[in-house]
Amino acid sequence: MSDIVLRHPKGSIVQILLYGATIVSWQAASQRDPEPRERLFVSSTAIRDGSKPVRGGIPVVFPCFGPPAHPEHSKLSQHGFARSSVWSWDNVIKDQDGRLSVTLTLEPTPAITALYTRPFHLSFVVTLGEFDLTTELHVKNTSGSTDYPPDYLEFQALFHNYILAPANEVLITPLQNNAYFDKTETTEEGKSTAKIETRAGVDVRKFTDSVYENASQNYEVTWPSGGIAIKTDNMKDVIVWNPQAEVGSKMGDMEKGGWEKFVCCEPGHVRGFEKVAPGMTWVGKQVLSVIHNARRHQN
Ligand code: TA6
Repeated sequence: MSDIVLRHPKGSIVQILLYGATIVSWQAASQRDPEPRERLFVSSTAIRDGSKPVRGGIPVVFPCFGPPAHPEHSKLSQHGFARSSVWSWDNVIKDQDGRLSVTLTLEPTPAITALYTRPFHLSFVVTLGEFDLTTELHVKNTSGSTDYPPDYLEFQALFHNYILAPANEVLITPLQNNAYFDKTETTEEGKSTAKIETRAGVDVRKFTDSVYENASQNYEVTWPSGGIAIKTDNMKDVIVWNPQAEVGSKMGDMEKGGWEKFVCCEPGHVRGFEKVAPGMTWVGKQVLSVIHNARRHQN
């Protein structure tokens, strides 16, 4: 599959597929171990022929998270079309301290328009630093309508990060006292159970699929030998997911035992819909950075 590889002068590397604009590798050193190493999980049995989204890395979720719930999204598959469309790209920009940036773009194709008729323009900007990786999703409503009320573009968006980590030793902070919806427990009406997080550090030792609403937007995913910090902007919600063997063993593109090697910590706007007026642009951003020292606390 066509890809873009950015190589930072200090050794970090990011690989982005044009298919889905999916980041499938981010290698970075830390101040403790100077050798760049892989920071993302991609299943060794991921489908790489463009027939389905890649299982791992950082899939881009747009215009819907999960099964579609908006009338305009009714023909779309789970998590929308962005992660299974072929994006374009124009050039790579290198700034004065060696940071490298590339912009990928997606506009309505006949395949998309057959399922989704709203006008839009997406830009996905990836920036590679020595110890950090930034992704930004720019969503522009390209409608020329001057109607009132405005012809809003309504969508959800998320970065579906598969962080490479020993899943059964990971803690995610700070989520304590945050409201969340537990998708592993449903009510009689089939809705996720509403809860309040009581744990100082959230673990994924059991099958976990939790949607935290209006969270801190700054997270630490840590384990005894390291961690990744995630700072976000305009991404009010965050999902914590690990299928464990209970669900992972039934996923055709999840390698055996793969669920022990990652935690998904996914910032996004997934509860309710963002609304962008004609001609306006919404930007959601995350900065992933290597945590240089081991965990400061145990659960
Ligand atoms: O982000 C968590 C989640 O919504 C889970 O419910 C699970 O479905 C996961 O995404 C993977 O979804 P996918 O469509 O990639 O198999």
